[in-house]
Amino acid sequence: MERTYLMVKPDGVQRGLIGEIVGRLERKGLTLIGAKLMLVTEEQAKRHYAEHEGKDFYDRLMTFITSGPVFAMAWQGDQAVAAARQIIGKTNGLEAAPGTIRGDYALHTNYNLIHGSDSAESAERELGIFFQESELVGYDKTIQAWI
Ligand code: RTP
Ligand code: MG
Repeated sequence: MERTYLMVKPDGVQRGLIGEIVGRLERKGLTLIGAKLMLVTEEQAKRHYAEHEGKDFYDRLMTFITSGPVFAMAWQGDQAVAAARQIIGKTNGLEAAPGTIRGDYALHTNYNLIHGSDSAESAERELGIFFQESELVGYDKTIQAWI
């Protein structure tokens, strides 16, 4: 069982897409084990996007991610990282396939609605930035046997 950190970005919250996004992930068979609406602090943003420091889009990204509430989520499931990335789609909304979240709802790379961890290691690091372990609720779904 793998965990991943997903976050509806400020554009997704403002556009009223939290429910749509959560529904897609639930229907895929992933299990929500933690969630909260929150403001990302500058310190959290810096830690979360450390790999992008120095890139030309870094300042814009930092301003955007701290500009309004995000919906932070922890999800669990078999190969949860890859499964979520597939549902999310490519970074650029124009290149993301229809049927993916970004392919269906995002036009731009800058405003692409949702973040998804890119590896199991990143996921654990990112979950640690946004959640206390006590906020996560691991459980088995009886329906899991059919997924
Ligand atoms: P994310 O981390 O948000 O799930 O997105 P990702 O893995 O698909 O893309 P990544 O390369 O990690 O980039 C993180 C976020 O930075 C913004 N970005 N802008 N060339 C650009 O202007 C550019 N490249 C990346 C996007 O918001 C991207 O999601
Ligand atoms: Mg990334």
